[in-house]
Amino acid sequence: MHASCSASGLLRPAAEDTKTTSQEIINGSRHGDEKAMDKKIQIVAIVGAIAFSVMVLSSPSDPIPLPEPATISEITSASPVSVVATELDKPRAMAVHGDRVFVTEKEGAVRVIENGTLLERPLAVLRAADAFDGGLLGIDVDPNFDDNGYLYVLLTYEEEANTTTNGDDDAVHRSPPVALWNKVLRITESGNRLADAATILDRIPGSKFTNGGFVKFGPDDKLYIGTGTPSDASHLPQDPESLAGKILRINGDGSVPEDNPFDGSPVYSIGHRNPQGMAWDAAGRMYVAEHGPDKNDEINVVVPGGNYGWPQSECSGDDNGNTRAAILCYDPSIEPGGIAFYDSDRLGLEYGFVMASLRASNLYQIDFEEGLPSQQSILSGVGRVRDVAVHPDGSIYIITSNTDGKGFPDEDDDRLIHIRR
Ligand SMILES: [Ca+2]
Repeated sequence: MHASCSASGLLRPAAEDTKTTSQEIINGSRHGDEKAMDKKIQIVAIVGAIAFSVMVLSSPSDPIPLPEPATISEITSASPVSVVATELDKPRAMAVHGDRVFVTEKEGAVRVIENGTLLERPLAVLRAADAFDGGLLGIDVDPNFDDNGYLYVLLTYEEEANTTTNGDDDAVHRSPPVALWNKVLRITESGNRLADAATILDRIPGSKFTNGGFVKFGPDDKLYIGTGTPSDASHLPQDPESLAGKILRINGDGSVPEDNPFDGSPVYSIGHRNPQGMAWDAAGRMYVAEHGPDKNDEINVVVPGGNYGWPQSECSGDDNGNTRAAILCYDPSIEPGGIAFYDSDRLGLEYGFVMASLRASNLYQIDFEEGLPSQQSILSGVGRVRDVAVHPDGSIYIITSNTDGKGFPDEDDDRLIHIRR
C-alpha cells in the first residue's frame, strides 16, 4: 500500500533566503482543497485500509485490559476512557504538561487543551506547507517550560524554487515549482498565546510524503529530531553531511552539543527512512519507531553514530555491525505513530512499551523480549491512532488521525482521548 511513498520521487530546489518567523505566523483560515493526485492516493489508501481491516478482524484477538468501545458514543463519563476534545483537524503530535495538552494540527495550528477543555483560539498558527504528509508535525515542551515557556515544533514549509537544489542530485531534472524544507521553531508561550518564535534549526530537506516528524527532549535535556528521506530513491539518509533521514540532537538554543558523535554536526544517527515516534526507557536507552516503504516498519534502539540502514536495508543489519537491525519489524505494515514507556501501576498494563498504530488502528503494549507475539491491544475502536503520551499521574493520552486523508472520519474526529481508569 503506501502508494504515497512510491510517488514521492519529486525533489525540490532551494532558494537561499529564508523567511522570517514573523511572516510565517498567519491568522486562522485554512485551505483544505486536496489536489487530484492526493485524491488518487487517498482512494488507494482507503482500499488498502479496507483490505487490512478485514485481515485484522479475521485474526485472533488478544485479551485486552481495558474495555474496547464499539463506537465512540459508548464512551461515558463512568468509562475509564474519555474523549477530552473533538473536531481536531489533522492532529499530528502532542505534548502533555501539567493540566495542559498541546496538540499540533498539520495545517499549522498549535491547539491547547487546558483542564479538559479545548481552547477555541490556537496558541499559534504557523504557515505550513501544503503537503500530504508534511506541515506542522512534532511538538515538545522545554525541560524548564515552567520558567521559560518554550515549546518546540517541527514545521514543513515551502518556498519558491530556483536553480539550486537541496543536495539530492536526482532532483535536478524534475524540480517542482516549490521547494519543501523542514525547520525547528522555538515558540515562547505566555498565557496560551504566542509571545515569540525563533528558528533554531533550518534547511532540513523536506518532501511531500516522508518528513519524519517528532521533536523530543531526552533524559539528557537535549532536543532530538527525527527527519525523513526526501524520496525513496534518495541516498541522503546515508550521507552524514545531510540533515535528511537522520536523528538529530541539538541544545535548546539550536547549538550543537559538544559530545555529538559527528564533530560539530547535529547528526546523531543515520540511515532512517521516516521516523514517527521516539521514547526512552528507564535505563536511558532511546527507541525510535519508523515507517518502511510499504512493509518493514521498524522499532530501533538508537545509539550515537549508529547506521540504521535505509535505503540499503530494511529491518536487517549486517554482520560486521556497520548497520543495525531493528528490534521489532512489522510485515505487513502497521504504521507506528508515537511511542512511550509506561512505568505506573495505574492502568494495570502488562508491558512497559506502548505504541500508537495508524494503519492497525490500535494502541498497543509490547514486550521486547517476547517480541511481536506479546503484542496486546490497550485500546481500539477509535480509528487510526497517531500519538501517545504518558502523564506523570499514570494516565495516558492519545490523539486519533482519521481526518488525515487515509481514514474514515466520524463527525467528531479527530479526538484527544484520555485513558485514566
Ligand atoms: Ca532500518
